[in-house]
Amino acid sequence: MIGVFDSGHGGLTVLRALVDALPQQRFLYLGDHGFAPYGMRSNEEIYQLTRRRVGELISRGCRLVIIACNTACAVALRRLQQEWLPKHAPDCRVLGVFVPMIEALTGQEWHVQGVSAYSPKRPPQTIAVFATRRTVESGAFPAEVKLRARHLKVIQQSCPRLAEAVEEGLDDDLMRRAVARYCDQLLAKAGSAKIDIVVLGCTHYPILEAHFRAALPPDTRLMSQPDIVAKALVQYLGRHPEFRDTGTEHSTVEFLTSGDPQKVREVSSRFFGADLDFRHLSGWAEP
Ligand code: DGN
Repeated sequence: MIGVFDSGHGGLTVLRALVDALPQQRFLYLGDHGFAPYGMRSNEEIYQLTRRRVGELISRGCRLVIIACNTACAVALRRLQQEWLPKHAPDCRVLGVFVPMIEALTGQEWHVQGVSAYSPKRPPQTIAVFATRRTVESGAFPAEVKLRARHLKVIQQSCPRLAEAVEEGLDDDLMRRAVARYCDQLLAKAGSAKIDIVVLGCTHYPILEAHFRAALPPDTRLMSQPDIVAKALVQYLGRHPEFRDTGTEHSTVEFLTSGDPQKVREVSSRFFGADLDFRHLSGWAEP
């Protein structure tokens, strides 16, 4: 069984792509709605919350956990992999949604919406990433890009409160205007530089993709994080079949939340495209 974790609903956009790509896999989703949003929390709090939720998924039988939250990946993933996992669950693996994006950006083969393959005639020079304030402040995205492709210029644009607005189900027109404002801020930062690729670096943003597309120049390419993560996971499981379920005919998904399951259920269908039966997990405390 594979665990998928997010601070709230955002990870459901990733889970949707994982379920579609792995039709015989069992998944357990844990949304930390009771403690969201993470984007406003300190790094230490994000680390402690992520560690406990990953620990919960492992204790429920997940040997592989995907952190489907860019903020938690940017702040907590490396530390979790280096400090906690080797001591507490050495046979388990925890992967993020961050590195597959960067590998796709800097690798030979891309999965860019509207573009079936990377065109070597025009390698990208400038990429832009929209993310939560905490992800942007961590500097993790440009740092990882620099490790793999020194020449790439990265422009970051934080979108304070956008993930929260999505979570709360804010009016669509307000959301469209907020996205347009963040896009204008990004374009002002870019100046005369042409942005080759735009990354939606928050798992909440795919459901606002149409607003991003409408507000950006028409030839801007948007990377689809859920699709890229799903493709990377399929490849990973090919190399590590020990984490793959066999013998199940169809994929199954269970949903857990630290929040109010009724409220969570009402919003979750917008992210997953189906009504979801969330069960409440009690006993959580602030870090
Ligand atoms: N969905 C999370 C991410 O990908 O960064 C952010 C959600 C939040 O807690 N602000």
